[in-house]
Amino acid sequence: MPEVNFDGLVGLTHSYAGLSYGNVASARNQGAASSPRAAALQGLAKMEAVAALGLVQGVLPPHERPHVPTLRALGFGGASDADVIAKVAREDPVLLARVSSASAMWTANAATVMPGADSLDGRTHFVTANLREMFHRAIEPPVTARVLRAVFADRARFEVHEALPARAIGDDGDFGDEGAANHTRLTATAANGGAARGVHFFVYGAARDSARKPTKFPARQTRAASERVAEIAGLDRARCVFAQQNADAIDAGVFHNDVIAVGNGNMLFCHELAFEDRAGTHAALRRAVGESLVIAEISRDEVTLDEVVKSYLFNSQLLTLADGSMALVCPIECAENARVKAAIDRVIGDRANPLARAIYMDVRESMRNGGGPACLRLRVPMTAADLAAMNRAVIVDAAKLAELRAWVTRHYRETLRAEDLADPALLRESRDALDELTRVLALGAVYDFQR
Ligand code: SUG
Repeated sequence: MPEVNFDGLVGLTHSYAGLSYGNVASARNQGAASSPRAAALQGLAKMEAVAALGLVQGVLPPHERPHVPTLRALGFGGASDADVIAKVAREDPVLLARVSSASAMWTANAATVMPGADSLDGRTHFVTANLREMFHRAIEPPVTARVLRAVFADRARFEVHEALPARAIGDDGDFGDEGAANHTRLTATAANGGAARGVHFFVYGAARDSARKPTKFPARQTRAASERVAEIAGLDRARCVFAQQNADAIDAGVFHNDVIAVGNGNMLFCHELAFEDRAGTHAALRRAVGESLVIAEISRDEVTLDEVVKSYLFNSQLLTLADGSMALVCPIECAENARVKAAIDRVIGDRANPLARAIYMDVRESMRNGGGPACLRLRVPMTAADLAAMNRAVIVDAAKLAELRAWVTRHYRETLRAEDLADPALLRESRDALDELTRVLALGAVYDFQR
């Protein structure tokens, strides 16, 4: 069976706080009013569209936000959690925005997934990402690991690892790890499921000895982290390729590899400026995957780096369909730029690759924070036995989608502004909604407020 996509459900505090340095959309929309309800419904519509392609689609829950335990750990005291929120709102509104971010929606940054067909012990390994570069994301890993364990609980088949320990920010030897956004599993055919053996392509922003590094924006993923992740699963190093991301691309706003390249099965769809060593990376991939690998590349003349970042062309989901052809689930912004649309049409028209169609989705609320269709999902290559062993309550069908839509409509605010984060009612609304959601998804007590 093909891989399963697990989308992050957008949280109740989805907002535009400009928290991610180097993420151009996040900076551009800082301070804008958001619509948590529309954001969550857009995400559900995307899940529905992918499920309608005949694929198995899962959902992962939002995190508890604002995260009061982080504030208490920083010494913000108060008799009640509402007192703590009021104090932080007065003294440090940026911190309040950080502990309120709904960034866990971007599950491509939840973990790196390496299936049993490729791991040393035959089990699927999830290495939770430490996301140590950004404060608002660095508080995600403990709950991410709990959620993944609640979904993939069967230890005979799955192992969920805690995030890598990290050293101080700014140290190139550090183990900065942003998960699947910088990891691509390729196979010799279009079959991308858990049975086929895969090649693991790790793209890092910088290594300690990199000759060239980004000078403006941070390289969030380090080579040292990617190597430890591969080691944790016991991957065969002959079937791993490590490549440095193009430093200029990072400085142009490509903060993760999945903003400039997407791979699936035997196809890699990428921009000419994706990698620091373009020819060497392509050759290493061909050696590892074999001659069946198809690299569909877009030149800078066809689509500029600036257009890549604005349209999020490569933050699309490349999916294998039942007939062995592939579909690209793109942001609607790609259809609104004639040159980007023409590039997609050209690749679809080229018989040398398996891409047969594009589907354009409106996930604008997430896009304004720099998260396209691919950011919103964690891919898990699975076998039928894996699927049977996991928590099936997170797999969506028509009934589950209807239940989740009703839940969103009941609990989510239509608009949210920065000052609303200080509203103690928002904390209550969020906890009530999430408490209910853990029952809908049969997760047990994954949140701190439930423990
Ligand atoms: O980490 N944005 C996220 C977007 C993550 C996209 N994921 C992938 N490319 N896989 C980030 O930069 C913005 C939040 C704010 O500014 O309020 C944010 O965290």
